[in-house]
Amino acid sequence: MVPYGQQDDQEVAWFTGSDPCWLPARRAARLATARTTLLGDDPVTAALGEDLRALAGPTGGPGPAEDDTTGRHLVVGTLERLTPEVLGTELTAALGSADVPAGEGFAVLARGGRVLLTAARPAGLRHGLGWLLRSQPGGWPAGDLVHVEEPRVDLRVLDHWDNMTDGPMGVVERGYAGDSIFFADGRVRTDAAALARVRDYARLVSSIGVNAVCLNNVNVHAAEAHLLDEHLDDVARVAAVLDAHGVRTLLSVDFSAPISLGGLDTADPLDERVAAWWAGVTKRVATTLPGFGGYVVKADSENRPGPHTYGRTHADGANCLAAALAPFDAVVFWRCFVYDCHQDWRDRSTDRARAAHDHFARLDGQFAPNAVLQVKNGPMDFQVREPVSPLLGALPRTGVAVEFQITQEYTGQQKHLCHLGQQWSEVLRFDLHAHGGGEPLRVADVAARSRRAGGAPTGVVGVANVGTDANWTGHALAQANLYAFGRLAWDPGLDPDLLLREWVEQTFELPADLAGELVEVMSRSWAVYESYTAPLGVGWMVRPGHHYGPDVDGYEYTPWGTYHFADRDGIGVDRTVATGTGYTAQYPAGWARVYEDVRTCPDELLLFFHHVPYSHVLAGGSTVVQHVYDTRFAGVEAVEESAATWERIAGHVPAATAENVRQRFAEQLRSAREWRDQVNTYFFRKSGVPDAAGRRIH
Ligand code: GCW
Repeated sequence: MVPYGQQDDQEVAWFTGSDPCWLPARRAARLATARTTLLGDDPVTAALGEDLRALAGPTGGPGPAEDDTTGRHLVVGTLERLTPEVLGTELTAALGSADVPAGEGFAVLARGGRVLLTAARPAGLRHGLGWLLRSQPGGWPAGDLVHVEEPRVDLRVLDHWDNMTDGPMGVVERGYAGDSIFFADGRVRTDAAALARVRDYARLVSSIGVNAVCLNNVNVHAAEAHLLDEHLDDVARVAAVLDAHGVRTLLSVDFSAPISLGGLDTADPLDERVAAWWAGVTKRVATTLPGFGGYVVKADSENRPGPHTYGRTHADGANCLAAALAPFDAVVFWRCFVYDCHQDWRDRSTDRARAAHDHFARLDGQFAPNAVLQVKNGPMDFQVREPVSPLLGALPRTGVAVEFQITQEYTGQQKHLCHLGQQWSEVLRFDLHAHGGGEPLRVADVAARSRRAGGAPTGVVGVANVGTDANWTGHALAQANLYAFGRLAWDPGLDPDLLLREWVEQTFELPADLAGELVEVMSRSWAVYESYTAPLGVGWMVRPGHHYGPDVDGYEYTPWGTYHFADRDGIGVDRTVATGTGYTAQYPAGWARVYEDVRTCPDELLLFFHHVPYSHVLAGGSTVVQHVYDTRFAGVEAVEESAATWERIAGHVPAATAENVRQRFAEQLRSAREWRDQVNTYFFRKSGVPDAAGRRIH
């Protein structure tokens, strides 16, 4: 037991040099002044104590010296550490009737000024602290309470696409918030400032329930391959910080590492020497990294090597790594983003959308129990609007994780406000069996199908949106995407508007009416972004390579399989069974019928599934081409309104945030006008149909 008040008064800063996002010290004003008893000397409890000390420090509040006057006493410890002597009679009695969850959940009990934060596992304490700060004024229960909570999803993961060196894709591939917080100049960053930053990050993400972080890009280059050997001790220093916050460390690995690192002449997953090499390396990694959680693999995808090179299946590949990881309670996340990126645009029969299901559905049941298939939320690639990937419903006997993109590659690159909680929630609530009879099977149910129910592990993964920018996310309001991701991964049923309210309230101190306006602006921002970019689910229309800004035909004659097929009469991709690529048949019967028929296909996905004339009348009443014009004009107006709302809010937030968001809105407005004009002009020139409202089209 470490009596809190007796610790050395060493100075620990609360968020040095970085924005505390939703964890400003003021949230803990009351918690920080309580007398605290920390039970246990595990790293998580110790780090938690450090946090409380930091909160009570120079800027956090009066500090522990005041404890006697507050009468508040906080007891923190895992279940096995609790004794009646420490708890006192009332808390002991309350604990007796509380059902503390076995896994990473937690319990908070308050009785007469004493609060107990407990959990079966240290990580639960971290999540419990997050709950206290989020839901209790000043971080302290106002009266007696018993609150018990546990995550609905086992694996709640942030994937960083961070590289060790700067390259054509930047230090962080698809990163819009500065450089990597983990790597610089070909090395793992282990200086004090960098590790403090990792600590701040770990606090942030564990407070919302994230329990694993993959440090490096799924595209593993020569430098990052050596994270497994020459940089391993440095990785261990980062992993220790994450581990102390209940966050496990994952590494992306290169499938051909047995050749490049191991000196073998093959990476064939069925070759014994390859299996032995992975087993040996993995043992070293797992015993060196505190809280090692496993590997992430992008194989046979976008020119990465994989099992197909050796005539083996993805199951063979994944199982080889899974076997090496199994002794360490670690998993392999095997990505299903596998498609032909050398397609001939003249070939109308190949459909990229089909690829993941075609490759993986037939392998269901062949994967090891600690292999998790990581499936992007849609069949293409994180577009502003896509249908839900049918593969998510086609793997009942395999571990599955749904992958979202928090970093805004196709959704405005953190220059545009595009809050994605609404999109992810829509995916998570999507019933894969809808209209087909039988029990509903929501994506959330797939992600929450738990190990405890005897199945393989399942999860929710997000491609991280943070970097070295002081505000973490480039656009200060994009912090809310990270927040929403973590909270939805913990409980996929949460209402995204409610999460926005939580985020706004925790992050800023706004008058109620302005807080409400900000929530509204953010809540509709995904729809607004959609309304001036690629219409009706057709996707893309972005500038090739960097993917920012409009270029309607930018991808039309490329090998990437991302076409809209506009001609003088119409636009869209025919993915029907009747006359198209047959993609609709990958859905269970209910959805297959809905999508197959142009009359029942939802408007927002019409051009994803059907090639229709510009004169086609939508369920919403207007023609396709008129809808394009109307929504592009409305989209720009909505951005103007959002920017104006921000001007009312700006005076109530820190000056740096006010200015950051102001500048981002200015760029968003410029870019949205460009989108509007290029898309409208394109449709007008192709179709020759004038705008019914006579607005200016160029
Ligand atoms: O969205 C695309 C990106 C690539 C990325 C790839 C993937 C990391 O444009 O930058 O590579 O997806 O998910 O593997």
